[in-house]
Amino acid sequence: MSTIQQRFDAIVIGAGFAGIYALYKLHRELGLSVRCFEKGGGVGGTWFWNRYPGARTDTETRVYRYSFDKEIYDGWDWRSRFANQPEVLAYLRSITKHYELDEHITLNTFIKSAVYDEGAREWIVTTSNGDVYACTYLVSAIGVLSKLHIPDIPHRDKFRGAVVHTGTWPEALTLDDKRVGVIGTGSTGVQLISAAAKAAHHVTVFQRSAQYCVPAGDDLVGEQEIADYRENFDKVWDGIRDTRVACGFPESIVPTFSVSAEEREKVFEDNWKIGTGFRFMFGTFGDIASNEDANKEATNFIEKKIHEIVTDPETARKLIPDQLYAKRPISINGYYEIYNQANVSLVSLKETDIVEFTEDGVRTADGQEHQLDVLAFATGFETIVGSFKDVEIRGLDGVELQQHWKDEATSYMGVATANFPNFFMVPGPKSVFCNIPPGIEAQLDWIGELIRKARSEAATAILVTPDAERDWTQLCDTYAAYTLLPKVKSWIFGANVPGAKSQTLFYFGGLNGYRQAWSDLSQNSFKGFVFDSGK
Ligand code: NA7
Repeated sequence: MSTIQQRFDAIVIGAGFAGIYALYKLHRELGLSVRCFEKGGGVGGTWFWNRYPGARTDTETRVYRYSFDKEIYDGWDWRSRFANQPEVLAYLRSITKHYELDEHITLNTFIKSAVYDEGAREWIVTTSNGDVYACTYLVSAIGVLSKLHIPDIPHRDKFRGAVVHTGTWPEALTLDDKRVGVIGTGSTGVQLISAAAKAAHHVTVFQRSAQYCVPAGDDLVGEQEIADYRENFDKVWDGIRDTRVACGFPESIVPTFSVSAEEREKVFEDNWKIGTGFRFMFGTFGDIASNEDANKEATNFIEKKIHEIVTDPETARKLIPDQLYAKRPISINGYYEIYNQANVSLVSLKETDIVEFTEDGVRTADGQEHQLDVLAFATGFETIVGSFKDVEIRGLDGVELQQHWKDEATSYMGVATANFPNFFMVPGPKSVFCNIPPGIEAQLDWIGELIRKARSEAATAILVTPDAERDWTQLCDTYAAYTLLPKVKSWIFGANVPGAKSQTLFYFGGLNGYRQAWSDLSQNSFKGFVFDSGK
């Protein structure tokens, strides 16, 4: 074994939203020695890599942030209701700077492996350039959506233009006056398509499945809204933590069919105007994501909008999804309108798939060549489990994490897994499905408590019992089955990539339910976790 260069109490892998808060929590609050390794050339994670034109959050800026840092919040100019990629990145950079975290982050360093040494009760962590470190606690913050999914299209080397994936967008690549092809119409694709429609000479949208796209709403936040929010900061965040998807709007518990058809139409119309897909799904009625008939009411409304907006009936037909409204809801302003522009055309891949690259573009099965300067894959990611594929993580008895997950990606509380002592994933599989930053904060706050307890009891290893992991897995499956979400193929169930099986990757009991589950555990000596002193 190579020489260990340095020992830390904790190593954090990744410096995105989760890694930065892990570093803050473990170093600033718990006083541990911590080193964070980040493969990118800067902090930001998702927001470092996803620099494609149009990239922005579709959760309101005021809640797409940490709640712990009121200091920066007070001085922050957040007039954009939906922060764009440079704004989110600037925010995260300001956090690492303000809280003096940068000196604990090593950039441009990929962690190749982490192997648990049972004798020494420490993790041996090796970087891609062969440096070796040891730590007691290992925190993986490598991202939910960081492993790119790139479909294999024949003869790629023939194409003379640029081929990119939105998840590694080259900083210098602009779309001005270019002929741009976009494959994929998820949240990313629609943002890129909208930006490209403004700048490019021509945009060809290659759509496999049409999705339901709801306007995002006003772009700017008013002065009064900012003032109110600042004044009620703590109260607002308490409220957000007590909701399911934690996106900062009131969630409805009203059943769709408990109101008249006219009232229903008004609720949909009002929410269409206010905006965001999450609000449309969870703020209109309480059963859109769980009752097929209710879901159909919502989709009928969106279909009607598509017909009203899109002037060419054939294009409108292609844009209407043939599935339930049960993927991750999309928010985007003016999306259907761009299909009325002369510089945008739509190809339905269900009707004619791409068969190959040519020198000048791609050819579809109908024989047509689509001439392109840039082909952008907005084809998504291999959710959670995929993120771990490039890192070898070995726990007790040398068992590798992917092996542990060969039947199903399991965890206890979405953060830990049996046979991997002192290893925490933020988030891991079966983690809470909600707005990312408050979800991450909940997880790390409780991980911090687990570590505090271990240290106070001189326990050298925090383990998870297989029973606890099995029970959590079953609970997550039960919650998922209450929803319509498993009924369509999407990244939420990891079913978006060829050959991958659909499995429950999230806890759908809401952030409120998730926090309650942790709180209950803490009242019960963290049942399911074992604090082992090795004696
Ligand atoms: P998504 O939501 O997984 O969307 C990927 C899109 O790419 C979707 O339209 C897919 O169609 C399409 N896709 C995937 N593979 C192919 C192939 N082989 N051919 C054609 N089209 C394909 O990823 P996003 O990046 O948009 O969003 C991920 C999350 O990131 C997002 O929800 C935010 O939370 C941030 P399909 O629907 O599978 O038929």
